[in-house]
Formats: sequence, structure tokens, C-alpha cells
Amino acid sequence: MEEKIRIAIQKSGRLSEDSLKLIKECGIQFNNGTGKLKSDSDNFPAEFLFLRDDDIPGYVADGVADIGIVGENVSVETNKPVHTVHKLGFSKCRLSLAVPRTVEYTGLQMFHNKNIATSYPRILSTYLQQEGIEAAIHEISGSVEIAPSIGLADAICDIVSSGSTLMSNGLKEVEVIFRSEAVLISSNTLSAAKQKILDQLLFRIKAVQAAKN
Ligand code: PRT
Ligand code: ZN
Repeated sequence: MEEKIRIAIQKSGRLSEDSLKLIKECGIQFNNGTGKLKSDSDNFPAEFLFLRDDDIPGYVADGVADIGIVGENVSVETNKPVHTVHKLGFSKCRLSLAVPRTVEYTGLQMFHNKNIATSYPRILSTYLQQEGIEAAIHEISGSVEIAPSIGLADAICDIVSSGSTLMSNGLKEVEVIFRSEAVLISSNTLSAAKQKILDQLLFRIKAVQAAKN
């Protein structure tokens, strides 16, 4: 049987449209019937899996998929054995520290001994360690921006794009700790045959990116 590479793509969300667009620009045809979990390609040795973005590093690490497209925030935060192969340039955002608007921000040392709510405890703790700040990190999986107003935390560390979510929750962005964009991730154990297909795909992706610059 001909070897195929399995590519995990976000089913629906901020990465989906541009991920599919990139695949198409690479000249890879596939039928993405709505609601489908899987799709084949007629002209490239690939199979597509449509998944929740949070599940993609795990599926790639387990070998259910070989490669995937996720936000760098997700690929850096995960403790799964996957690595970033290539930056894709879309779904750009930043991971930032934010405090209530009424707080006068005087610098990072303000976070000493404070409670910070986030869905990104690993990236945040690495950052705080580098900066020599000791703070308590409260991991929560969603609606991080309401944590200060309900008394759960003094500050938050969350994904920001336009900043309007922070603003409507009475918060202000005070430090950018990480800049993110969509990335292609791979398992650390690809077969030689799959690595060859990945190399072909990367060649096409780089050509698409070069044509845009
Ligand atoms: O359902 P599934 O689990 O697959 O999707 P999801 O809801 O977990 O993820 P999704 O689709 O929201 O985001 C996927 C990826 O897009 C993230 O991992 C980031 O890499 C990237 N991205 C880019 C963003 C944003 N921009 C963004 N604005 N992810 C989240 N947001 C959130 C932000 O946290 C805020 O709450 O969107 C809200 C609006 O942002 P503002 O600043 O524009 O108001
Ligand atoms: Zn998600």
C-alpha cells in the first residue's frame, strides 16, 4: 500500500479556514464535506483529520496523526512529544498579562506573590522564572478574563488579538509574554517514507509563502 501522511487540522475555529486555504494553495485537492472527521486527497499522499485544536498535539504524539496545524501557543504549552516544523504566518496573536484597568501598572515586579489565572501555566511559569518573579499560577481552561472580577485572581495571562475582550472585561494588557502564529507540528518519530512526504509538503508550503512575500 502507498504510504500516506496524516494531517490533523482544526475542525472549526480560528485556524480552520487559513489551514484549508494553505492546503489548497499547495495544490492539494480534497473533499472536505461538512461534519466529516476524515478526508482523502486524490493528488497527494495525504489524509486529513478534522479535530479540536487542543487534541491535535496528543493525536500527533500518539501517532494517530503524523503532523498537524496548531497555534504556537498550543504547541509550546503542550508537554506532548511533538515539535514545531515550520511557522505558517497566520492566526497571529499574543499571550499577555493583563490587570484590572483601575490598577496602576508599575512593572513586572508587581506580580510578586500575586495570583494569576491562565490556560497557559507552562509558558507563564517559564516566563516568570526567567524574569525572577514568584507568583501563584491558577490554571483554568476557559473564560480566564472573568477571573479578576469574581475575585479568583489578581491578574490574567491570556491570548489577545484585538484587545476588545480584555477591554470589555475591565482589564488592560500590560506585558506581552509570547507571540504566536499557526505552526506545523510533527511527531518526533516519523518513518522515512512519511518524512519524505512531509519534505514535499514543506517544499510546497515554502513556495506558497515565498510567492506572497
Ligand atoms: O474548538 P476548538 O477547541 O478547536 O477551538 P478553540 O476555541 O480552542 O480555539 P480558537 O479557534 O479560538 O483558536 C485557535 C487558535 O487561534 C489559538 O490557539 C491561537 O493560536 C489563535 N488565535 C488567534 C486566537 C485568537 N487569535 C484570539 N483572539 N485564539 C483565541 N483568541 C481569543 C482571545 O483569547 C479572546 O478571548 O479570542 C478572544 C477575542 O480576542 P480579542 O483580543 O480580539 O478580543
Ligand atoms: Zn481549543
